[in-house]
Amino acid sequence: MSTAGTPTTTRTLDAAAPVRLSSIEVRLITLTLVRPFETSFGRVDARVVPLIRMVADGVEGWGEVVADTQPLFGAETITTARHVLADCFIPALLNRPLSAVTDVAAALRRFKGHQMAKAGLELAFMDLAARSRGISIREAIGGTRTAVPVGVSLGIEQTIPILVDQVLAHVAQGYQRIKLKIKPGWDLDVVGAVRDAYPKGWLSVDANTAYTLADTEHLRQLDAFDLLMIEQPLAHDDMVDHAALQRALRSDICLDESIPHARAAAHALALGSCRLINIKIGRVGGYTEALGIHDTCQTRGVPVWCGGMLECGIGRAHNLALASLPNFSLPGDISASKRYWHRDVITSPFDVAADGTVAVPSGPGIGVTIDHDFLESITIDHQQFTA
Ligand code: OSB
Ligand code: MG
Repeated sequence: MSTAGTPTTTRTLDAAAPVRLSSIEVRLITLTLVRPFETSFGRVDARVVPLIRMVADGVEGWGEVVADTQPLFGAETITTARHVLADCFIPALLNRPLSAVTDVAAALRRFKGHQMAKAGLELAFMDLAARSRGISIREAIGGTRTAVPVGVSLGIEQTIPILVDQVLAHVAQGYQRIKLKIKPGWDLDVVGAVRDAYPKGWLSVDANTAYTLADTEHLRQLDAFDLLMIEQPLAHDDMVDHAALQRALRSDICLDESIPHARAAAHALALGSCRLINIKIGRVGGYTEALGIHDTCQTRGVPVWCGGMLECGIGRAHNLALASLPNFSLPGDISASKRYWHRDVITSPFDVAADGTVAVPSGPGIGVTIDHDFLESITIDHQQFTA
């Protein structure tokens, strides 16, 4: 018999029949952000996005790799991803039958690290597998929500009044939670000013590793603002100092960079390094680990939410499918396409409803239609690997 908090959903992670991939493509596209996005680790104006397309028996599947050009969020880059995809991972997937997305994970398990590159392949396979059955990924993974609550992540701005305007504009669009990027020198005054303008709503901050344990007394002052969470204050590879900081804070710590897979999530919860976890399917190697983190947290009564990496419509569609799972009970960083791009790569861009939710696509696979002409026009490189 199941107990409260124990995952009970049934999942269909396999394709209709064992898959033999005939080709895997790696395509690089470029997209310019509507507004530059600045975090504690740097400022981004435009993105290069590696996309993965798999084909088997006339069915295709699409995935996205969330690596950036520089190793600032994590150690991977677009160049390292292209290398391990071409030289290690894709050869390990071609010319062998793959029944389920877990077989993709198993085939890549002996290769250490490179979760972002692995995720691109798992995402494409999951799309293909669900399409082969004519079901959505939401149905395949046992997602229960048809629309998911969303928030917006707002970058560091030139001045506090500019940021406050951004906050109020996004609250007016329905976003259920505002997340502010912070760093030393852009924290207490900024959060205080936003709290004054937005006194009641869900507010969180994300430091992207910008502090150390020596900043404990400084960070304790954030407790005054009744924050929903403080995301990744300390180093990306730290669990022990985060546990010490969490003991010193009233606010909940949420880990992002520090959770590359399900085992790390279990360790963080066992150590008390955080009270919340943000799952980014692209950071953790894809569906296999993302589902594992979801279930690990659900079993322990720990809520999760879906993070973002400024994805285009393909990665965003995967994020929405994932966020349909029952334990995604806090708003995700899954904002409208127009918050990022003048034109998205899908024919029906994502939008936020007045109630602060985004609908989960119901069509087969990721449930979106690629705008092929636009995709072709922004493609800067294309590699194809065949069986
Ligand atoms: O730390 O959550 C983060 C964007 C790029 C890299 C890291 C992060 C972010 C965001 C934006 O916060 C999330 C999004 O809207 O996609
Ligand atoms: Mg983060």
